[in-house]
Amino acid sequence: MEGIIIKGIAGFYYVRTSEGVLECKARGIFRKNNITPMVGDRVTVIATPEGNTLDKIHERSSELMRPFVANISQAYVVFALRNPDINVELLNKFLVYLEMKHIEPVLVFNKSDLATEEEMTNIREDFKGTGYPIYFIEAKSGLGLDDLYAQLRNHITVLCGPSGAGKSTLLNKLSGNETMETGDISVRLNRGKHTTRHSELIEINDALLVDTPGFSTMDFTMEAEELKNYFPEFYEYEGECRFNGCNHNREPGCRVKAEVGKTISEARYNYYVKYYNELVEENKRKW
Ligand SMILES: Nc1nc2c(ncn2[C@@H]2O[C@H](COP(=O)(O)OP(=O)(O)OP(=O)(O)O)[C@@H](O)[C@H]2O)c(=O)[nH]1
Ligand SMILES: [Mg+2]
Ligand SMILES: [Zn+2]
Repeated sequence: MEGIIIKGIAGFYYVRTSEGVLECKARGIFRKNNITPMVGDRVTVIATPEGNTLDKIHERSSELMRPFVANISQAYVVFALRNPDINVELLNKFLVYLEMKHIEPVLVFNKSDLATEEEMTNIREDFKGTGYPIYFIEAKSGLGLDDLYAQLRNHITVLCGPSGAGKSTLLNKLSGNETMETGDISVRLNRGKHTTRHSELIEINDALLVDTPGFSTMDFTMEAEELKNYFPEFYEYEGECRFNGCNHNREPGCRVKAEVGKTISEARYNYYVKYYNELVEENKRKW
């Protein structure tokens, strides 16, 4: 039988299948080959004399380490407009990370009750060129959640963002609607019981959602030349710079630079250059 691992605790895996959630053990061969089943894994379960057994793990489309979840296809990147204030650099760095992992970001700015129209307009401008969906919401009162709810469909979605942004509030609101419809999910929402170490997929309709603890730093690296691949607003101009392999920094005849202030926002471009230079320095030190 096929299913998705929604939770793993103490050597047991809980697999959502068409016949309900099955408690399974993994085959010994996985441990021998150093394969750890992940929440989010699509698996085949077989019945053995010892009980339900994970027999096969299907190929993963993505793997995240924090949270430790496979096959995430979309991330709701939740930042509060205020309290805490937006750390723009952290936000941009996280977007780069998601691009590296081939996970589609959705920008969710929460606590719209604490911000002005002008602030929201400016943020919209800053990220316009990325093509990422942008939502301004008020998770606490449930304002503006309809589109987010609809966009969960057919995805495994991760909620990520700094501590205090309102991720858990959002998750409760999104699943709360469903609780009223099916009366089934609230039982699994007692967060805090197994917080950071056991990621758990929450079912909302036919979609799956995973909450994460807030982060305040991101730790990953790459070659500086790689960075440009993770800025979707640059893609359109690929091959149009004077120099092959242009890094859109100090090179003359750079098509990307010519777009800054037009289709590419200054904020995003400045962040690109800053991060690019940091990576150059970082990689120099390595040698
Ligand atoms: N003003 C305002 N406050 C909100 C809103 N949504 C959530 N909050 C508050 O923000 C605080 C943090 O919310 P959480 O949902 O716990 O934040 P979190 O992102 O899950 O934080 P971590 O679990 O620490 O990563 C709580 O006090 C919420 O009541 C909102 O729309 N407006
Ligand atoms: Mg939380
Ligand atoms: Zn260029």
